[in-house]
Amino acid sequence: MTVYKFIETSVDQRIGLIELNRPKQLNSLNREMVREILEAMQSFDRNDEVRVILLAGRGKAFSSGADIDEMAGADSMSLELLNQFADWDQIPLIKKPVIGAVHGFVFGGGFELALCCDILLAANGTEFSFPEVSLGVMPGAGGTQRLTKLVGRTKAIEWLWTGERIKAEELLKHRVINRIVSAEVLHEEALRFAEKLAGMPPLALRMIKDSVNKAVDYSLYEGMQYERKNFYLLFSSEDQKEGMQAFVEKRKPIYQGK
Ligand code: CO8
Repeated sequence: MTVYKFIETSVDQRIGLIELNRPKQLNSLNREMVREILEAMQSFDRNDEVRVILLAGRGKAFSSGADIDEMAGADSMSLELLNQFADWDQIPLIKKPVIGAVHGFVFGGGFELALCCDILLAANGTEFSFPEVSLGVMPGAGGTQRLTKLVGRTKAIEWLWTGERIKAEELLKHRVINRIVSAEVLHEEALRFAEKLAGMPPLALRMIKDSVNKAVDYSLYEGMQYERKNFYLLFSSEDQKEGMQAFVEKRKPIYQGK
């Protein structure tokens, strides 16, 4: 297992766990840390022993956003040359299910990272915010786009302009998060969800994720054509044979992800 500086990773029961581990700075994201998160995700995506990726934060917050100390002295051209968003762009390309278990503060880049997850569980009392405006800037890793697509323009522009703290209940209402659980059981509930997905046919999950993601950009017609191809594709998998055979034989299927 690779040793990282700002995150901890482990694999257990086919679940690849990534924990942000810079708790003194509330897991604020410096460039190296984002690179590590991406590398860990990509390595789990390639690892046959991992079926689901679980992303969480150690300490009192999931993440308070980008590391302001690191960003403060930047200028436009240094940002252009660093091209740090190339790493961010690859996070949503992970093929396996990514579950986010968030708590405390989910701010700025931390919120953007959470929005890259497929399923989001939040601990009771979690506060979300895009506070970039109060620093004289704006989100840069998808915040204005992903939030707007999820909640619509009306609430997105209000939250992005004011930088106000949004309670988990409000985001549940706006379908940004999947569920709220008490802080004591957040990890357990996230693991339970991950275990459930880990027992399901990996290729079907993969094709569903791929098709659902296309729904954001494609017209209904294009999306339907895309969905159909993925549907046909699954009929060349062993898992399809196993799933249907098990139904006929009235037994539990065992999926190999082949
Ligand atoms: N960057 C750097 N240091 C931070 C950050 C941060 N984002 N957040 C917290 N810290 C540090 C604090 O400076 C403090 O350090 P020290 O102990 O040395 O003084 C330590 O973490 C603990 O923080 P606080 O004492 O402030 O803890 P509180 O519980 O009092 O407050 C808050 C928690 C409300 C979350 C507060 O820390 C805060 O407002 N933080 C800044 C939040 C913010 O503005 N985030 C947005 C950053 S901009 C951004 O995310 C742009 C994304 C662009 C793309 C992503 C590129 C990576």
